[in-house]
Amino acid sequence: MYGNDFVDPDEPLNAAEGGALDEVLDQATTRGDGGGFDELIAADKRIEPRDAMPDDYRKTLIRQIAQHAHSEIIGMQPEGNWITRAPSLRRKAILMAKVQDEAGHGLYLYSAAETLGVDRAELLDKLHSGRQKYSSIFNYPTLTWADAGAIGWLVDGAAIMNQVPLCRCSYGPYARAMIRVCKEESFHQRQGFDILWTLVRGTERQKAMAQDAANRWWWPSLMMFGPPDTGEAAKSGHTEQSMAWGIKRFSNDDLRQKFIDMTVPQAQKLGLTLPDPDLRWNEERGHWDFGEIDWDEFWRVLRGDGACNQQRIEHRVAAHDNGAWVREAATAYADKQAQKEAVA
Ligand code: FAQ
Repeated sequence: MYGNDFVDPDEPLNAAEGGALDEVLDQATTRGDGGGFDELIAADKRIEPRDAMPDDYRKTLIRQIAQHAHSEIIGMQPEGNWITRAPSLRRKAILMAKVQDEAGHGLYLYSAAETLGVDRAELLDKLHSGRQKYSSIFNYPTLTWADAGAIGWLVDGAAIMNQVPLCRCSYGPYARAMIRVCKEESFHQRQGFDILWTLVRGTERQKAMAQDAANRWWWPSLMMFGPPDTGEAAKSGHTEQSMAWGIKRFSNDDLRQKFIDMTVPQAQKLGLTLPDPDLRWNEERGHWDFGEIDWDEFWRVLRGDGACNQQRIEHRVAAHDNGAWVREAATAYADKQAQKEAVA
């Protein structure tokens, strides 16, 4: 695979590599053999769209899948900002393909949400009017080319860590969408690492640019996993119920720790310093200890007060309005085809 010039090709760089996805393939595609919702969940079988399910389960899935889909399409903007300024034709082609992949992920996810009885137009309307969220991470600006590298390495890396367990989610259409998404995100992470690997071996200014990007993206990447949900925070938020339903398989805190444990050695390989003076290996825990996350910043960004919230939504709404004629033409064409088929 492209990018294997800097690491052993057999050495997994992220949670999607090393066979984890193949292990869940069977599980995600085999249907439960009858029983009601509770039996299927207890037996760790998949719930399919035709199955009866509690209203709150359906609502939780719609909330999470919609937020996830919105994140994918809003997430096209920070890197899209660098397509015209990518430093070579090769980098431009790769970045264009990556940004298009994110649109594809949005498509799979909106389709998965539609199997729960909601309409994509309704979900987009909720995004545009601020009634549904998207990931906090996409409200930060991409100031230099190194940010394209940091997004691939850290943001896609965090996304994969969160999404590989979702391949075992109890809702079949979401689980199956996640398998393909994770395979693609895995390539995205390698390309981000490769951008930074090139920069850190370049001039002093290029290395400084890579370090500055790591400084700015590290903490927001840790926030992507969501607020604390273990210890005293175990009863807050949605984690407890979502884990009981087999939607979430790990707590936000556990996934954050796994991500840190995976990423610190990669930063060392890159020769970059992560901006946390409290980061140190804890022999007893077998994990990296890390410093306090600024949760005030996280909630501020969620309330709409991040550097780019307004810009992201305005751009999204403008793109949606400008694309109205495409949707109308596609609908007219589909109607015509349906009429032809009805006559034949
Ligand atoms: N940003 O109780 P929890 C990507 C909200 S895709 C904004 O922990 P939950 C690909 C949460 O909604 C990145 N809001 O909630 C890519 C809830 O609010 P609500 C997106 C957040 O749902 C890469 C409240 O806080 N990935 O990056 C965030 O059980 C590069 C309490 O939180 C997914 O969406 C946040 N970071 O767990 C694209 C994965 N965290 O709804 C382009 C699927 C929490 O009550 C370029 N989603 N909140 O008003 C999930 O796994 C979960 O929904 C969590 C949150 C883990 C995000």
